[in-house]
Amino acid sequence: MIRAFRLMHLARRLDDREIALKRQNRIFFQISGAGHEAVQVAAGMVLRPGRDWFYPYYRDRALCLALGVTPYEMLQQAAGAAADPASGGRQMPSHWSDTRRHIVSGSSATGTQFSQAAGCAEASLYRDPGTDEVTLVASGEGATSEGEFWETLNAACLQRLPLVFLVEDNGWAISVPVDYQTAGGSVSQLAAGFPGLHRQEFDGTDFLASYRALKTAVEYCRRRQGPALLHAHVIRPYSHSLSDDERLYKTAAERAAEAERDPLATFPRFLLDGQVLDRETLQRITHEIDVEIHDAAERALRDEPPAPDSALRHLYSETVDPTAEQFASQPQFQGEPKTMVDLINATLGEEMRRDPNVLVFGEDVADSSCERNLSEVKGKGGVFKATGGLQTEFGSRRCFNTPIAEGTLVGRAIGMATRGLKPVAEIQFFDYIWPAMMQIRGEMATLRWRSNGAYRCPVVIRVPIGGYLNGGAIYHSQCGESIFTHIPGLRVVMPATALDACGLLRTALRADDPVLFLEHKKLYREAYNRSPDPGPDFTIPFGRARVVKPGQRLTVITYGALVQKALLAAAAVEKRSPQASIEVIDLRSLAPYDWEAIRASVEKTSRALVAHEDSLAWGFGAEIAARIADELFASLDAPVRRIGALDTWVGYHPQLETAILPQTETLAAAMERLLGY
Ligand SMILES: Cc1ncc(C[n+]2csc(CCOP(=O)(O)OP(=O)(O)O)c2C)c(N)n1
Ligand SMILES: [Mg+2]
Repeated sequence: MIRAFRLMHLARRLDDREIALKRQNRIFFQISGAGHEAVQVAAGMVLRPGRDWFYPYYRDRALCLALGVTPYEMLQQAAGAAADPASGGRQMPSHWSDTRRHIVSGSSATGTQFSQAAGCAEASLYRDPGTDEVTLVASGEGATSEGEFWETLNAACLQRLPLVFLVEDNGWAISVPVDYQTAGGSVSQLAAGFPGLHRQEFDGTDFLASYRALKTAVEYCRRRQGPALLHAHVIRPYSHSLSDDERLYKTAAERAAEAERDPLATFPRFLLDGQVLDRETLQRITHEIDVEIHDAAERALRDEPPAPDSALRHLYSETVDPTAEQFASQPQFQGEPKTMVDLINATLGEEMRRDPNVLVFGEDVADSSCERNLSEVKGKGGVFKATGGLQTEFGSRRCFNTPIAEGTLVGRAIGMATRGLKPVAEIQFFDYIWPAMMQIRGEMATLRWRSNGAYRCPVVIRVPIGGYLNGGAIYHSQCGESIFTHIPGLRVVMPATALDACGLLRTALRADDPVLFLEHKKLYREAYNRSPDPGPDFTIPFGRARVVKPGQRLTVITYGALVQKALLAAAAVEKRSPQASIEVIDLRSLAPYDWEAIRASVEKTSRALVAHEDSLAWGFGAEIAARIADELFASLDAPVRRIGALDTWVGYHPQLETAILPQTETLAAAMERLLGY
């Protein structure tokens, strides 16, 4: 109990110290954990750092202190020091991260942590089905309004995950009181229907009550009875952050009522009254803490700031370079030509055979959710059959269906990847990737960078994309790759042939970066892009274009479904005027893309046409065209032209679809115009 008091007091005094430093402009941001200390210290004392796993919230200073993070390390965060172990001066303070103690780096987004923690708990179970590891995910009551909270509760109950949700309910989400945030005002009441979920509501300012609640919940999880939801009522006496003044929306009476319950007042009083502690010892402890914090702050403020030239470090893996020559290999062809979707399926199977850490999951990807039915039925194996047979061969632990919840699907994959697994998540259609956007952009692509290289996130997301389906309409035809190539830290690949799909997918699986793997639906079963299996070790480096057709007078830079259309258009143009000589380049990788191939070709031909299926404005072609104009201006004999879909949605009726998406004739006309300069 004295240790608990020490930790609680240390946390509060650290907040006080940071607030003073912020007021002196010696640090740049402050958010406190004041009022939340008791339940956090209880959690830190019940769980095991370095053994259990932690997804803390920004208020969890006392939890992290209890897990062993030092005041000096916390003040390094506040100072933004290069040596700050949480992020090297990249994230705001109170964004905890510590690999040794299994504290996983968190972003600033409220609610993304839940599904990642579920993925982490799944990884514990995958590694050792008899594990006693527990994952703790913390949040405020406000963050439980996010959809992913409920999605994750569902997923956790479906799988009986050893996952403790700790909701630190201080009654406010910035200025919004809980009664206006949560229907009925109690998240634990709302969660009453979840089967197998242990629930407890208690006073989180009461250390003993908190300790008991934590102990019961953690034991419930360790015994594998299911997940637990702990609803701790706490207070928030210091406003939301130093950028907020709660007097603007909390009455004096409300603030006084909170102060009554302050654990930093009630707990020492309890210890003194119960003679666990005498006044002299208490004073000695608080004095020691003041000295420790003073010294730690002085040291942290003297630390070096991050070097300006370090800004690009840790965006991508520094150990595995998927663009490297080592990924260039010769195919060892065997068997009959296969379609793109069949080779994708074969590659997934081969990699699952090779690496037990590869897991495949998504909506409808399994052969049958109900394993015993497989003696009677053939199974689904994906709406495009890309994952057919994988569950049958590798079992439901390695290939399984997930609920329809794309954000949580990707969040779970992130949690698994953090633990060293190689998750391959399928988004059923590109058109439905958007619920996962926060996880992809804000989490998956940032984890390595924001943790200064401490954590990595090698998730592969496979996504069927694109139109030309006749009947796909607005919600089964979308492209939108440039939205993702705009994300630093993410690799984006879009093959046009079966062979490229196989080689690039294997590279994605063996790389160490997050990869968005875009599979064009129209190209899945074409006859012209088939290939025999190139063998189980065939890889293609990212960032290498393929010259599909050499030429001398015009370069067409394209990818995906337009590769074939560009070839047909070039053939038609060259038939009409044999001196046309058009070079067609298939980029294959969009991030990174092969600038050297573009440069070499445009310097030779002096004319460039960038063509893609996605709508024109702000599309991928805009970046390429701008760069050509910028860096190759002196080589150009004609303006750089772009072809893309109309800036609208794809219509259902084929006549409408044809008018909207780029066609061979549109490409041919653009080629002829450029050749006319
Ligand atoms: C997705 C997202 N939306 C909005 C915000 C801005 N924001 C930061 S904290 C916060 C309130 C969170 O309240 P609660 O979960 O109760 O935590 P508390 O701060 O009260 O501990 C909001 C709206 C954010 N960081 N992330
Ligand atoms: Mg709150």
